[in-house]
Amino acid sequence: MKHVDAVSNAPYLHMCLSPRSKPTSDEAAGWTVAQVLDHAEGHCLPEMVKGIKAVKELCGQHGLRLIAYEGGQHLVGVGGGQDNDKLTALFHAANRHPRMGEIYRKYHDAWRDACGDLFCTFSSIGKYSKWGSWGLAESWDQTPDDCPKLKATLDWNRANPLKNEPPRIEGLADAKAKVGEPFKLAARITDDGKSRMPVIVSWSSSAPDAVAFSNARSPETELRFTTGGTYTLLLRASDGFARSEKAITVKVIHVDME
Ligand SMILES: [Ca+2]
Repeated sequence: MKHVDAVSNAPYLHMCLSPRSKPTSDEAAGWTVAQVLDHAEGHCLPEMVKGIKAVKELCGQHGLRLIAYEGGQHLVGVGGGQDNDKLTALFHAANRHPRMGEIYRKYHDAWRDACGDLFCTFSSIGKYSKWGSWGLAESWDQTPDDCPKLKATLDWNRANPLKNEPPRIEGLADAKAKVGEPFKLAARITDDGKSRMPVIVSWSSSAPDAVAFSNARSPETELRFTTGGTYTLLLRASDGFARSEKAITVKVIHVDME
């Protein structure tokens, strides 16, 4: 029995500074924005890559996926460091600096190259405080041009599409059925697996009261029609990101009308 499908980590660009860290929060409070960004790019980024590679290797040994449940920059005072107002202002300025966008591009590239699986950015929109500068944007009325981190992330996504195709539905055609008699439908569904999600299917009918499905969540189902008529049956298939659908017409007649 398989108990684990994936390992999830939080590969942040860690810069948690306290009065006891190296450098200390007081030392770093005297830095320029450029020095903070140099440290993020020159020290935190390679450290993050080292960490991902180690976990990825371990996951590979056990046939497990590695996914990031959250990540992003992590410039924040901790253990008392959050009360150094100069440090907080410096971290906020670094987060708003155009170079932070460049670091985000390199950061997303690094995750792609070292792992390449799902990565959840924390967070979309959030106000900066002494507890961190988490939002890609700081408020809802900002545009990507106002926010280097947001612009870099959106641009990166566009430049690195998932290339996921929706599931393919085959083997279905218009048909005839008889009232009260079981009628089988069996679709063939294939998917490229790029979304890494199981394909979910569902049947629906233009006249829900006139038809009963033995399993409306399976590509193969038995149906029973209670009244005659012409009905549209729809099969939907979703891989979690992309969806496809196929409609067929079923003409249902009473047995004594043959
Ligand atoms: Ca797919």
